[in-house]
Amino acid sequence: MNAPFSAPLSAHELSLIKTRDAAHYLHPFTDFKALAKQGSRIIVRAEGIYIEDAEGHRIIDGMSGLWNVALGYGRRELADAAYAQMMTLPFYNSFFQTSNIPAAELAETLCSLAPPDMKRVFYSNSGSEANDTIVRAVRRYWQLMGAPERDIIIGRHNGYHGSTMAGASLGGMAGMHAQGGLPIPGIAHIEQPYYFDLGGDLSPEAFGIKAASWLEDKIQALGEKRVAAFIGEPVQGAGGVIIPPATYWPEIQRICDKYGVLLISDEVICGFGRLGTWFGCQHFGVRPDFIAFAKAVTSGYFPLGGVIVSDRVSDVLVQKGGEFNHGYTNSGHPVGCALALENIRILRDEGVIDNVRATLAPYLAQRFKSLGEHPLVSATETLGLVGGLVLSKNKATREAFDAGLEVGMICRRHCFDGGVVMRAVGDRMIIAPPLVITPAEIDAMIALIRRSLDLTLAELTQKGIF
Ligand code: PXG
Repeated sequence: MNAPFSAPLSAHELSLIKTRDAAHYLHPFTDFKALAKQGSRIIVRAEGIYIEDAEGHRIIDGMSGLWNVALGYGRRELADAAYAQMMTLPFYNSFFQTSNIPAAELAETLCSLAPPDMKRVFYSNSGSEANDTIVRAVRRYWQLMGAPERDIIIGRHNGYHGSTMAGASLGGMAGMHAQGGLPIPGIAHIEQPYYFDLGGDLSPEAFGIKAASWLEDKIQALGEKRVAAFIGEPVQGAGGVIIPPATYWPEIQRICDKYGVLLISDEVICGFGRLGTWFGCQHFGVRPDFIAFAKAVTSGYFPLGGVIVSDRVSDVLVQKGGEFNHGYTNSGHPVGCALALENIRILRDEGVIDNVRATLAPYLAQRFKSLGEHPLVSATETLGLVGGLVLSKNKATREAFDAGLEVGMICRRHCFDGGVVMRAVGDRMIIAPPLVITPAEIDAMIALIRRSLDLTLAELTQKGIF
């Protein structure tokens, strides 16, 4: 590791921080009471694919922060780009006919990476705001097209599109909808393309077509003149790394084209190389009308998000729209945009995404598959540098554990304590390591996961659960 930027804390200092944290900090997606009791794990520094906590434990970050730290930690060029921009122009807004150099350059660069016929960008600070922007833009588009009644956007159960009112509504997380009158009006959902759960006797290819047909059913049920757009993540991330069969997205595209429904690809996780292509839609061969991006656009070093818009939509907004009454103080923040340009330069110059596609993805696929031999694991799958495995009570029948046992959380605890971050989504254990991980580091990560599975098995056996 480089020279530490803070010394590991003394036991006294650590206890003070934990007390402050528990007393004053309301964490996202957290049971506040339970956290206050347990205390947080304080992360103090990081380098490459490793994070380090205040007690000096070095942990492989198998989740790239929250899916975003594509280039890993400690990249000086990214910090330098931010610093240089802060010293030149730390902020100016893009309202009222002003702009800044990095925002304009980045917009052009993003369009050059996106599928053809997408040549305009709107900036936000996060993925949630990107999706809020899309809801506004979709409805404005149909208004301008003389069809304001076309206002329903279809998402999917267990999809995740953020935590603002519109983002949480587009997503299909029942737990979020239950806390506060969501979804907002004009949002509908269909079932997710989850082969493991819903595939039955079908082949994956046949299931992909069937899962896409649920969109057509929904369009017909709602009335085709009411449906404005469909939104999906190329691979569902927060929902547990749900990788659709290859037939799914092209069929979704066909259905959207047939009914004139706008297609939204939420690339907040899949964008910037996660699947071995700049955007996930390129892997699946679809041409969306909107791409939502955030997270890895800056490798997580600065909050930045936005929307890349197809010419079909943006030409109408530009030619017919007048003023679009929407925007954020920090839209096109010069520091985030300068950092993103440097992040994209490194991804490109170092061939990071080509390396994911050609070398790392096949290697991870092979190594991750070997975890399927473990008695607790009933299925494994990867695509690019995302992977998911299922913990089951009975490997042969795939019988699930009782949800109340929180077996995924038990496994997650063993992972974290043993030196690797995995995320638990129910009993699906998922990974999304930095795109700069090496094959040797993949080996180290897999060995730690295997050991954590062993410890999970031992604990479940001891408790009489397995
Ligand atoms: N769309 C997708 C596909 C996402 O994954 C968002 C939108 C919202 O982005 P912001 O920047 O507003 O958070 C996300 C975010 C998890 C986890 O535990 C995933 C996300 C956020 C927090 C936790 O998997 N994804």
